[in-house]
Amino acid sequence: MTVAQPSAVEIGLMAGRAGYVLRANDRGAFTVASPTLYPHMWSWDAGFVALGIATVSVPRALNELRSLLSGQWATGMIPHILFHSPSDYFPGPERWRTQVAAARPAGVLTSGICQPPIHVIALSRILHDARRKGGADQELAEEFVRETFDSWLAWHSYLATARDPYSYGLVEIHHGWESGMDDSPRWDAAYANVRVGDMPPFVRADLAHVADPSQRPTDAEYATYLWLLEQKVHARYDDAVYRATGDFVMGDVLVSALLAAASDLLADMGEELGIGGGASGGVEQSRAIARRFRTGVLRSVNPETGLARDLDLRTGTWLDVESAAGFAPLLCGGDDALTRRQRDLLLGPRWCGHSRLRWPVVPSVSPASPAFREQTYWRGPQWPVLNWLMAWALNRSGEQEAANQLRLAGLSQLVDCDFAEYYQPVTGETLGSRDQSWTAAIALDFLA
Ligand code: 9YW
Repeated sequence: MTVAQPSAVEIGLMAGRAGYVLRANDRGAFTVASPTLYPHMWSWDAGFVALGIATVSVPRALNELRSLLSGQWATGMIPHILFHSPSDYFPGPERWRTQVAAARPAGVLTSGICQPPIHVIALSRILHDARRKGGADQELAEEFVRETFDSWLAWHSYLATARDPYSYGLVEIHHGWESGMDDSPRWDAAYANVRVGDMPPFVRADLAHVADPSQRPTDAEYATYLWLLEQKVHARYDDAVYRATGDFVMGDVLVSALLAAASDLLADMGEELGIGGGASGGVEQSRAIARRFRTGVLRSVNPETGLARDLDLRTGTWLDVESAAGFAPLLCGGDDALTRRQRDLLLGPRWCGHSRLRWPVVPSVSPASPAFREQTYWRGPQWPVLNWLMAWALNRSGEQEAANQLRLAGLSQLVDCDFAEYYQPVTGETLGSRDQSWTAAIALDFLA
């Protein structure tokens, strides 16, 4: 499909407006994920936000990551939300009740679960940018990597141990929110077996921000999400206790692939800067994590579909769902023939090249799948950050032409400068929040 490219004027406007959105969402030490719907710091959003801000200010981008690390738990976990200031967002700190957990950080309220480990991927990109700029930016970025290397290693080690105790090579998640793709059909089969028990009553806050509730998870889904949260509280956020008592324990391929890619990049940075050396040092540990999870991801691929699969660790069942997470192997690499096969699949008629799509960018679920819902959250709509991730992965695998195709189509989709949370893939309409920080951030990165 040929797509009209944005003109030079449109590109200039987009860069200006994206920078404006990030400045407007800046609360000093951190950036809110969106102005009203998500008035806090979300973990994987912060990674994307940092790499976007770095195109304008390296020091401010590093501060974003520093601020995120202020919420790191003693276990190494980086929590999925940092509640830097009060708001009516639900579920807030009163619902998460992390005071039951010994490992929670002092001085900042957080949620008690995590999100995909995108941060070191962002950091390595920021370092690369800073080196290109040289001078003070380069010094600051290198110093930041030295200062925080052990914290990132602790984060990755947490995922590799507490969340993969039997060394399957797949990171275990305890809640669909940990995948970043809340209501994705990836989790339907597992959620169908969850029986919601007694828990405090609740009122959702998200529906007040959208015109049409069909763009969001249903009330029944939401009750299940809160029940799992309740189970985490009952387990006092102890991963081993939750594993034995909780209802949702899934090996997540996308999180695993990101962990593998991020661990290799952490090792690269350690080597370049002479940190984490020695046989038992952080570089070697990171390489070992990368190898284990890359193997786990590649082992999950269904040879017939060519897509990676999540694993229900409660039942031992592989889950064949045509979601964008199936392209996890593109992110971690390791099998060149599979990379080429996935490139063709991703750009082909079941995915970005599907005839019904308004823009040929990555949909969250294949439009050819029976699970596809064109306007429901992670069940089909296009999330610009997913498109960015796939473009990044293709670029890294030497597939520059394919990467550029996604980049240009992604920019065309954003030309209206709404920087929406997600997009209706058939009509191209904007959905969810406007002025979403990570959408503005990836636009800046695509334009840099
Ligand atoms: C919520 C902030 C978050 C993202 C998630 C996305 C959505 C809703 O928004 O979650 O209330 O946490 O699913 O990936 O980090 O942008």
